[in-house]
Amino acid sequence: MSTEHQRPEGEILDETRPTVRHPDLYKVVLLNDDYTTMDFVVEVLETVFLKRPAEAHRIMMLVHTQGRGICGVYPYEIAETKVASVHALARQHGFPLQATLEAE
Ligand code: TYC
Repeated sequence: MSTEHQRPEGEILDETRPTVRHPDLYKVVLLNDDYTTMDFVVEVLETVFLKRPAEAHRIMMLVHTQGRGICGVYPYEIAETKVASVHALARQHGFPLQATLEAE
């Protein structure tokens, strides 16, 4: 951003102020299914999304009862990495657990 000010002497001051650029944010949404165990979902919320046990349990129950729930909001690359981690961990353990990204 740049604003020019004309001074009485005719001198031009070009004031520049750095514009703060905020990265676009994405919600990571966890989806319910009938096969992934509750304990595994809580573990994923603790390890991938760094939730404390009570909060992990609350989010897991929300997804279980409502069908979906937000695990966190992150810049694109971090959100993508977390979705990939959920899928990799779930497949390693033979669970169909799914997570998706949604623009904020
Ligand atoms: N519905 C699963 C069960 O009853 C538990 C579950 C919760 C699965 C949240 C996925 O994202 C999920 N075992």
